[in-house]
Amino acid sequence: MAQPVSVRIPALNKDISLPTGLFINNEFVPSVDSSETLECINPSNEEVIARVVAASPKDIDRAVAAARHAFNTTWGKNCNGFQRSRLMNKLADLIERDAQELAELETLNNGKPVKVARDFDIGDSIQCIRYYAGWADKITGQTIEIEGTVKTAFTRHEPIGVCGQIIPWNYPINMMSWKIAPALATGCVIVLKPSEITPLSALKIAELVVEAGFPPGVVNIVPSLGPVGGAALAAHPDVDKVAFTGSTVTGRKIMEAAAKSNLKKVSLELGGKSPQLIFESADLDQAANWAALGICYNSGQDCTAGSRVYVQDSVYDKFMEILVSKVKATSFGDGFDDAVAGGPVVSKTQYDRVWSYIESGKAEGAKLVLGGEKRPGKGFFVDPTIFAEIRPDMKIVKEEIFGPVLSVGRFKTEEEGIKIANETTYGLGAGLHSNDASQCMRVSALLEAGSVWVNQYNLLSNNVPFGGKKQSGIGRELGSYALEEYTSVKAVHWNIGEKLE
Ligand code: TXE
Repeated sequence: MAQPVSVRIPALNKDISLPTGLFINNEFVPSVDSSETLECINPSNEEVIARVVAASPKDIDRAVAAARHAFNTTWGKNCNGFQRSRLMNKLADLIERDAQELAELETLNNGKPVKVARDFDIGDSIQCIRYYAGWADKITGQTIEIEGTVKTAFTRHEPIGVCGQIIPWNYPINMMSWKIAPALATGCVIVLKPSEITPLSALKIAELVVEAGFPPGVVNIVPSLGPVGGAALAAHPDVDKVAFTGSTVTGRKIMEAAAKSNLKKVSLELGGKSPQLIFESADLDQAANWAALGICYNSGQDCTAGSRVYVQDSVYDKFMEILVSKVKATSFGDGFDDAVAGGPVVSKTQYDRVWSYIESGKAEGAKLVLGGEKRPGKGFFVDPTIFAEIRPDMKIVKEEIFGPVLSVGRFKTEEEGIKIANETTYGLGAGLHSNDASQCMRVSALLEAGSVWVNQYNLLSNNVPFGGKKQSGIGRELGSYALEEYTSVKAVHWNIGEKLE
């Protein structure tokens, strides 16, 4: 089975043809040895949208071989940065042309509102690809003086080769762009495994890869179950690098597979339990806006979700009143309804997982301030939920929930605030709200996180690096830093005038 299927795109009111095969060598193909398919569900109504081919380990071999061939022939050192840049810009233009259609497909498969998918996820993805297209002809090394006119050395920043990229379901198009753009810019080739839950938009973008004119094998897309295709990619002896975004548990497995196979380079963007500190000098109304956004954006399915908020004692009551009213006003519903700010969580598994955390919060004695009630009817909806009077040993305080569930605590002094903010095994994001500039500088230096937001939260920019400390990951995405993840530095030592006697 690899025939396209017809999918109804509701707002545009048309049917589109959706490829269902594995995208290898610029073609949609069936599996070589398996009849497994992945069922893609609309989380707003629990209906099946489409079934797509699931790659087996043998299919992963085939995709890796296609990528290697492209690396050695049409891409890698055989395609200059100007050519790569032109193709990448073309791809960005095509995604922009089809933004509405892609956004609706993303909404069908992921649940997020169409306007969010179009204006944020896809808008940002287009900019990301263009940003890295700008880098493609600017990859340079250094010339290093050694001994005057006798010897010199220089470095080449060479593409690392075949990259396995494993992405999650919370930002399917966005995560794809973050992964493929720096890889393409540096001359790498790609075997990308989308999440088994949300593979549809990646397959649709594969059609645009062909239309843009990329040579066969440069980008390959292989939907598969994680422990099947993902594990095969991480352990593959001919994959030079694996880039992963997902849970810390799976990140460990990927690192282990890389170590046990060919010691491929690894970059990991993992979970978080990100804190926000609200100091007494903060503009409380603004701080509450950012705190609400921090937990409600993408229905809490965000690796930097601000899931722990700590408020200075003197302003606690006032802040809570504002925060609860703002979170209460955030409505989640069908992503095709323009009035909603968020959609359902992505799957039944996530729904059950988030509810088990809400139940544990209640059982462990946290005070339920908002939400915590199931909705009747279809769809994996979880309304925003706030717990107060928390303790550091509670599951809801320690573990990533990945849903719209906020824990709020309090602190007395700046020192205590920093201490509880850092009391976590994660280190992805952190926020602080204060009108005291010295305090902002001090606290941002002491928060243990890869990104710290001051008087705002969760905003990213394609030219600023992103990644985690502690168990939130290894390596950086975005900005010029991501280029290092996809290049290998070669030192060339050149003897100009020394003679060996
Ligand atoms: O994640 P997984 P799941 C967190 C979040 C969520 C939890 C579970 O807390 O509740 O993880 O979600 C692939 N070898 N995040 O189970 O398993 C899988 O197919 C190789 C945070 O969906 O990490 C998918 O493509 N790959 C996060 C990807 O890994 C494997 C985003 C992510 O799935 C694999 C998502 C294996 N053995 C979840 N097993 C973030 N940081 O943004 C699975 N995969």
